[in-house]
Amino acid sequence: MPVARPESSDSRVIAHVDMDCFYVQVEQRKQPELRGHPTAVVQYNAWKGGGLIAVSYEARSFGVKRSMRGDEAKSVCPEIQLVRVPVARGKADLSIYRNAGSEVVAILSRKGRCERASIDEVYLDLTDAAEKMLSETPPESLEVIDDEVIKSHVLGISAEPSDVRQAVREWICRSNADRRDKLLACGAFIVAELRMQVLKETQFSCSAGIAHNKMLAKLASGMNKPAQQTVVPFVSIKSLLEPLPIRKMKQLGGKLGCSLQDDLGVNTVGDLLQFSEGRLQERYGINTGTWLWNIARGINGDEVESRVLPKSHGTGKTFPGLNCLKTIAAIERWLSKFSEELAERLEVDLEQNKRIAQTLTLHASAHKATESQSQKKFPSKSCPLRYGTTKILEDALNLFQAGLREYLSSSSKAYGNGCSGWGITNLSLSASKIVDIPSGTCSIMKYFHTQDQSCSSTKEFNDKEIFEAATLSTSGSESYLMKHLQEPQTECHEDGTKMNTLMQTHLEDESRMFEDKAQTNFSREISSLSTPVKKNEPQLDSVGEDAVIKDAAGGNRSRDQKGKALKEKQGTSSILQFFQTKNCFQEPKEESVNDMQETTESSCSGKADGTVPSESGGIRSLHRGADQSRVDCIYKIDEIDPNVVDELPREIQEEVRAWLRPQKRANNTMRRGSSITHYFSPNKNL
Ligand code: DCP
Repeated sequence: MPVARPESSDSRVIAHVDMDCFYVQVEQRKQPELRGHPTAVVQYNAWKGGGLIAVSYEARSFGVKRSMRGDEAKSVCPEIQLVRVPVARGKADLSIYRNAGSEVVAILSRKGRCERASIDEVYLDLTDAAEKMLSETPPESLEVIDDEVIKSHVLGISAEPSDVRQAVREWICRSNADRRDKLLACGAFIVAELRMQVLKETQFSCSAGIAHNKMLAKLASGMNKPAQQTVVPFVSIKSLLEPLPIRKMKQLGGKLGCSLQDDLGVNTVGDLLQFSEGRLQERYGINTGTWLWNIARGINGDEVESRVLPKSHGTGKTFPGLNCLKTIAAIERWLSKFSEELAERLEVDLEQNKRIAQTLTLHASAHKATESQSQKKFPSKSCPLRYGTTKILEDALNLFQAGLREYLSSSSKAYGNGCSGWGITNLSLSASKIVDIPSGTCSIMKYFHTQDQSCSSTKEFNDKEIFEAATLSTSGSESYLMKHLQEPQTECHEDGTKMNTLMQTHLEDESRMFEDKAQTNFSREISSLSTPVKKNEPQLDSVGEDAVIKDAAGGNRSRDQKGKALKEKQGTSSILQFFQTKNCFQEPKEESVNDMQETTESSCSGKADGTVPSESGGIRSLHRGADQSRVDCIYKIDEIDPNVVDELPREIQEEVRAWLRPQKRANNTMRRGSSITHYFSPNKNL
């Protein structure tokens, strides 16, 4: 629901900068011979020439639209050049566009607070820069004004086309203007300069809106494209907003906009003006009511957040029509690719920006097989994010399975008989809640990460294993799939996070190539999916973030209480506390194979592992795998670079050094499942 934030000041200078036909420009920079020609970027799919996702303005003048496919675009504009999105891991690779967006952000952030809103959009708070200009070099004092400033569109200025430039010049240089207008005029200078800078340094053109708040700036930036800027003076707000269709306003494209139309007969923003704040609050609640009342009047107090890096990382793909994914094996194959990409991007973010992501979310759309399911959305699921391809994959599978159970639960027929179909038409993974890591912890984190990768790589999930995992029966020894299906998810909740538009709208391809082998095992997968959760296992009610763990006796305990009990039981070490406090890692878990109640609550993955000192001075891990057999692994303590310890807070350095001196340690001093060994444990990744 939208949140009403009163305008902090109506003299703010906010700009919204939007790149013009962005992917096309990126491709044209790569292939300069395409410049000036009708060009479009098409998604990775050969069907009917692929769907267009970006169209150059030259092509638009021929009537080419983003909704068209390549073949249709060719028929409308035979000379159009179609460029395919780069491909990696069997899906679109957007890194060149992301990197190009970062180049632009680096330039735009030079003049004020900068918020990267999407791959090609940025908000800027230029209030300070505008005030500085107004006090030092006000527009009326300037003898020469750059043409780019004079070319600005100023809403409300009415003049004959031949006189518009002169009218804009006069508006900009009025010495008797309202202070708010003067500040906006300064904003027009600053934005024009930034846009020229972007063009010079990156060869990309962009358009911008300059106004007193984010909402108005965003509305204005799209009004005059490409390569132009639009200013919204205070007095023009009413005439800008009044005729706008209500559904075009941000956050009003969905249910709320529908309700305004259907229940109150509001079709334009102007129609909203007739309702008092009280009436809107009565209908939609205090906050939303006030928010609606405000936006009808152009009031919007949202701050420009200081964020030049992306808020989240996402990867996904659509599988339309016959390409939909129908087996766990196919899901696993794609999740494996997504996990690999996500892990790589997270690693780069960690390396370059010293940031870690805390939440992993799986989104999916399902193709419906029965009437009852067709009403149901596949629920998005989240859990704490663990670094490394293998762990991401493992958690992603758990999230998928939790979502699928919930999705199918509405139809016992589909869930139980193993022959009703489900098909996934859209699958994606995202990493969010990204935070800066505390300074001084980088190298130890890198170290843990390297250990993790060397212990287990994605390659371990070879085709055979994936295939087998997906086809295990419901009886006999505990299987990979069964184990995961039976594990309640930690922190699984509906997540409102929106998927990248691109993921939702394109990236189709020949997903069938993976599915042939798995197809025949579909019924057995479904039948294993239908296995009920064990009676004595704690279960997690999916009630938003406040998940409650139900114990065997049916009582509820909060996660906190339960976590506390577990900590007390295992005696949490200080290094563990450190990483928990700093939000760097998930809590390592100690699990007993006989005590599912403990294992199921601590993580999305339930592994049974423990450690004891080895005779050779390393740390020996005792792991009970899915087949209950015992697996021993030796960690090479000697290979740990003692320098990484220096980067830890002083209060825990001693403890870690003690771990690195195995010969001085009595065998019985090492606790099973203690935190540091957990992070070096290869079994974590199995
Ligand atoms: N994009 C996409 N799928 C969509 C919409 C957009 O992959 N359904 C990608 C391609 C676009 C980029 O995102 O180039 C930015 O999208 P915009 O909506 O800003 O559109 P453009 O920048 O292409 O054009 P415009 O000049 O109209 O902003």
